Order: sequence, then structure tokens, then C-alpha cells
Amino acid sequence: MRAFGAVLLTVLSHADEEVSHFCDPEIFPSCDVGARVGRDAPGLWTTNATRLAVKASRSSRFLRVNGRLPPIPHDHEFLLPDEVEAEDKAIISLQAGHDASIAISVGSRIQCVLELERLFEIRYFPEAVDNFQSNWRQALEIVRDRCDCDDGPCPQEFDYGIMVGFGLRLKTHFTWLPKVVELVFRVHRWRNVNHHEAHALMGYFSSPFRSALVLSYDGGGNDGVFNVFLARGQDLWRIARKPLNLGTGYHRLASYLPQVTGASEVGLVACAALEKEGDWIDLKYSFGDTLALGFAGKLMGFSGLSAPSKEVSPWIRRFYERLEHRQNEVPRAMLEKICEGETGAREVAASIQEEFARIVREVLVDYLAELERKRVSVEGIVLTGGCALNVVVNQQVRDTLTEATSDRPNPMKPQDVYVPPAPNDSGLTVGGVWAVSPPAGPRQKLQYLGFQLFDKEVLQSAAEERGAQRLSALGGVHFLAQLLTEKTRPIVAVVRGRQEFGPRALGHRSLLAVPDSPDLRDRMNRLKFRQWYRPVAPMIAEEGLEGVFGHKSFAPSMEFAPVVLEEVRERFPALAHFDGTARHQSVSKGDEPWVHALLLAVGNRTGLPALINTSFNSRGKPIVNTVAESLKMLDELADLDYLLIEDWLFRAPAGKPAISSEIPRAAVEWFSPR
Ligand SMILES: *[C@@H]1O[C@H](CO)[C@@H](O)[C@H](O)[C@H]1NC(C)=O
Ligand SMILES: *[C@@H]1O[C@H](CO)[C@@H](O)[C@H](O)[C@H]1NC(C)=O
Ligand SMILES: *[C@@H]1O[C@H](CO)[C@@H](O)[C@H](O)[C@H]1NC(C)=O
Ligand SMILES: CC(=O)N[C@H]1CO[C@H](CO)[C@@H](O)[C@@H]1O
Repeated sequence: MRAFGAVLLTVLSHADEEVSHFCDPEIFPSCDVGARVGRDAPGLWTTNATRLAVKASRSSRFLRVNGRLPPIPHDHEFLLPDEVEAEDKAIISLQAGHDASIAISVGSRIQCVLELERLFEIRYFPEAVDNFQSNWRQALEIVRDRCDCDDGPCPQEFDYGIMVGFGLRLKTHFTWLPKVVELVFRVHRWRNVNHHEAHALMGYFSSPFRSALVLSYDGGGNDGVFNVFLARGQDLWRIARKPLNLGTGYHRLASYLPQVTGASEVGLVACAALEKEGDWIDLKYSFGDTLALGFAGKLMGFSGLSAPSKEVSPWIRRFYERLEHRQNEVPRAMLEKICEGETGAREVAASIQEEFARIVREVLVDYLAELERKRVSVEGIVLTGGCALNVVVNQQVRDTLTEATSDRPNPMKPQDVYVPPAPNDSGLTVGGVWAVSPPAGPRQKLQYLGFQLFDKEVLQSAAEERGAQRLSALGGVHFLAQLLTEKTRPIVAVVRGRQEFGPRALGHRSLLAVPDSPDLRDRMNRLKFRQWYRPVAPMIAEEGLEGVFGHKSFAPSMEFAPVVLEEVRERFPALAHFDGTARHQSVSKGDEPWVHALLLAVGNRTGLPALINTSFNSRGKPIVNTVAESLKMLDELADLDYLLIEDWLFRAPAGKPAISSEIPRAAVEWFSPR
């Protein structure tokens, strides 16, 4: 233990140098780099800031500084020593920024997470002040009445109330939140947890690793934008904080690409600005923050269409590095390229993505080298924060900095990358819980911690009224597999069980189809009114992974984008993105037994246990969570043929507009896979 302490100190003193370099006390008054995570933040209204929440000094058992590390089970199951037991406390945790959520737990075991956007059907649930109190009160009552707890009734009284990220960027209306909570629940004491600490705790404690280098990065938090942590056993330390705002940088650059934003006026403004002089052009940002959040995913899809531009890339890199201080200055070289037209815009998109990835990799390489010098090994790399939704970067880190795809893994190197199912702000509340009560046992699976359909009471009568049939009576997954493989290749919406936690639909609120015809991707995208270049993603049973990728590429919440083997792409054209990769969900029996069985039944008929899925939502809406909205979509969406809700199979009404043959052909031909 002492040896490790000394090692850590040297790691930290290295970090201290970084602090003096980067940590500007004007920007980050709490300059706490090197501090153990989970300590009380300097909250403004947090009155009782006494206890250290994350237990110290229990990490010695997991030190393998010079020894071999045992293999890492991919299924997240391993045991921590008996004496490390989470306290049996009831905890409620809240996050009121965009992507607001509420989580409750008994000890470290999360019982449910309510993402407010799913309840109010407002994407990102922005920090609207309107009806703040009544919205939150309603959300809290839903948690009280509808959370599915492990052992029957859920706690109605909490030992801890956690507010995430309120330390320094307090908005006055947020100060009401504890009061609103106490109208619904009794809470004994309130604590405050820093934003990136919550991201890091959530990421690390849901990972299979016993030690890790953790990177949490996004567009902002009360404690910075880009933080690196070292995690061992039960402890995390923040070892660096850099003023590298990749989160804001990425969607800000995206905002100048009309192909991504759909707003051609902004493109015109950008081109007109070229009349100004200089390498850097002052250009005001033209989108609200909430709208801009949606650009990131679109840019990632769009960036796969071209190679980066050699002239523009160095400028993009400097843009990212300067952003914290020069908010509105955009490189001329980039604007010129964009104004050349479509081809230029694509190259710029590729450059934005490539430089983003390069910076992340360089930072990780630096810290891994530093740890190696200090002879501290880590089992894995954890990527979290909203930027960890960038699956292309996640995949590059997996391929280049870990042993995941190596035939003979070097035990001293990180074995793999882990990305939690809700790396963005909607996952913060889980990290908040784990600041008080870090999990000590096997890792909890987090994919399906959402809520049952909010109006499930009406399902039975709706089913009878519309003559729906019970799938179990028809033959269960085998019948569904038969339906999906019918010649017309229908699209089937599947709505079962608890909703997914996190941005990906993982078979509980999904649209499914067999990926063996090229027009399916177009039908899917049209059905969702999505841009044609956005990827559809396959779900693949564990048994099929090797056949598709050449190795077992696990990705239980679609967090990577590996390359699909050429011959598979030919047979199943809708399975891969234009760049030849797939953003897939791997499904093992332990992840979701019903979906796994369905995939195997489909595989029996098509030769590949895979379906393409897309999340069951319509334009601009969050993923559905009501019977009423699901049925409305079945009635209105031309390409949707069947809807399964729990065990009830609904057929699209007769007379609905037939499948239109109006596929964006130009797009298909123009961008067929290279
Ligand atoms: C914190 O809580 C303890 C026990 O509940 C109490 O004795 C103490 O006065 C509180 N401290 C503050 C600053 O409120
Ligand atoms: C964050 O994740 C939630 C799901 O957990 C998703 O609905 C939301 O759109 C995401 N927000 C951003 C800004 O990506
Ligand atoms: C595959 O099909 C055969 C014959 O139809 C059937 O006996 C078997 O149970 C099926 N296997 C799966 C996994 O569905
Ligand atoms: C089709 C597809 O895009 N796959 C999706 C499966 O579910 C989640 C929900 O959108 C998506 O993020 C994946 O993109």
C-alpha cells in the first residue's frame, strides 16, 4: 500500500505541474486536481458537507503493479472482497441540467432512472424554467409510483439526496429542487457531487475493470470539460483537468455545415463572412445550445463520407485547442473549404472528426506512458462524458491502445475500453449515487433501468379493440422470426419491458428488420425522417460476432464501430454504414434473453443471427414510452408494418398508405459503399 501511495504521489505531482499550467483559478476556483473523487464539492447551498463518501484505503487488494492481471471477464461479473460492503442506504440522485434525470438506489444498487425527456416527450429536456416546479414534482411522483424496485416497494424516505454538478454553476431556480423533492419524499441529508466526478464514477463502477485510466470529456460541467482520473479498487483520483473543450468544439464546427444542420442560411452567413480579413474569422454562433446538441451525432455519420482535408485539419486542431478562450473565432481555411460546396463540406467534416480523435488518442497515450514510467498498470480504459458517444473514437482507442483485438494480449497493457450505456449527462445521477455508495459486488447491468410504459394500463383494452394477437400463442420468437423473414421484409416495432437507460434503443423500444436488402436502410431512415447518411445499426447475437467482424467485438450498448468483413457486407448490405463499419449492439443471453433468442431464430432462417434496429421514435422526439404514442406511429408511419407491445402483436391498419417506392435513389447510388 505504501509503495502504491508513493507511486500515486509521483503520478500526482506530475499532475500538479499540469495544474499550474492549465488550471486557471479564475475559471476553476476549486482547483482540486489530485483530490480523491467523491469528496464534498464546494456547494453553495449544500449545508452538510461532512462525510467522505467514497471509502478510502481499500484498494490494496487490487494492486497488480508488477504482476500479471487475471483475464477480464466480458460479462462484468466478478467479486470484490467480502468486507467491502456497500452501505444499505436509500439514495435519491438528481441532475437538472439538459438531459435531466432522477435515479434512486438501495445501497449501490440502482433501482431505476427516470430520464425526464422520456416522460415529457421533450428531447434533451432542456433547463427550461417554465413550470420548473410542477414538472419536477410530476417526475418525482412518477418515480414514487412507478419505479420497479428489486424487492417490492421502493423507498419513500432517503438517507441521502444527491445533487449533481451544482457546485459552481448554480442556476437560481435549481435551488428549489431539494424543496420540491421534499414535497414528495423525506430526505435526511443533501450532498453535492461534481459533474465529471459523477461521469467518472458511473463509468468506472459499471466497467469490468479493477483499475482504469478514466477520461471524462464533454462540453462543460461545474468542474471543467476534460478530466482524467486514475481508478484503482474502490478509489478514484482526478489526475488532470485540461481546458480542451472537444464537446462544444465538435458541435460548434458542425453548425457551419448546412448538410448537418439542415439550415442553409447559416452556410450563407459563413460564406459571406469570408469577406473579413485574417486567418481567424469572428463568427457568432447561430444556434441555441439545445439544438446544437443534436448536431454531434449527425456530424459523426456525415464525416464518414470522405477523407479529411490536409489543408484544413491543422486549423481544426488549433480551433479545438483555442476554444476555451476564443469562443467565436473560426478558421478561414475551413470556411473556404465549406463554401466550395458539398465535396469541401465532406472533407471538413472528416477533418473535424479526425482531429477530435487525434487529440483524444494523444492525451491517452501521454497518460498511459506516464503510468508505465511509474510502473502503475491499469486493466482498462474507461471513456465517459457526452463525447464518449463518439463511437468512431471509441473504436480507434480500442484498436490502437488496448489489447482487445490482439491474439496474445500483453498483461501489462490495458485489456480493453469500456463505455457505459449512458455516458452523457443523463447518466450523471448514477455516478451521484455511487459517490455515496460505491458498488462492492458484481457489476450491475445498466441497459434497461428505465420505466415500463407509462400508460400500460390501457394495453389490454387497446389490444382487444384492435384485434391484436398474443405472440406467445402464435409461437413466440419463432413466429416473429418467420414474420421478419417474409418476402416483403416487413419492419416491426418491438416495445417490451423496461425502457432502455441511455441513448440507444437496445431491443426494448426498437424498430427491427432483416438486413439483407439494400433498400431497408433507406426505408428505415425515411420512416424516421432521418438524413440518408445516418447509420442504421445491427443487433448481433454473440454467436454471430466472429462471423461478422472476424473477432468477438462485444458492444452491449452500441459503443463501438468495428469494420464489417467484406463478404458479410455483400450479403447483408443494410448491416454496415457507408464507411464499411457497423455500430452494432452485441447481444449475449445474459444481456437480454428474449432478444437473444429472437436473433438466433432469425439466424436459423437467414444464416446470420442479426437484425437491424433503430430506435422507436419519430422526428425530433425522444424514444417512445406510451402505448398511445406507439399505436399512433403504427397508424401513421407508411413503412411500419407491425407493432409488438409486450406480448401483443398489432398489425398496421388496412388502407394505410402503402410502402412508397420513392427511395432517395440518387443518394443510394451516389454513396454506395466504397
Ligand atoms: C451535519 O449533520 C450532522 C448530523 O446530522 C449535524 O450534527 C451537523 O450539525 C451538521 N452540520 C452542518 C454544517 O449542518
Ligand atoms: C443523452 O442521452 C440520452 C439518453 O440517455 C439521450 O436521449 C439524449 O439525447 C442524449 N443527449 C445528448 C445531448 O446527446
Ligand atoms: C432452427 O430451426 C430448427 C428447424 O426448424 C429448429 O428445430 C431449431 O430449434 C431452430 N433453432 C433455433 C435456435 O431457433
Ligand atoms: C438503427 C440504429 O441506428 N441503431 C440504433 C439502434 O438503436 C439506437 C437507437 O437509435 C440507435 O442509436 C442506434 O443508432
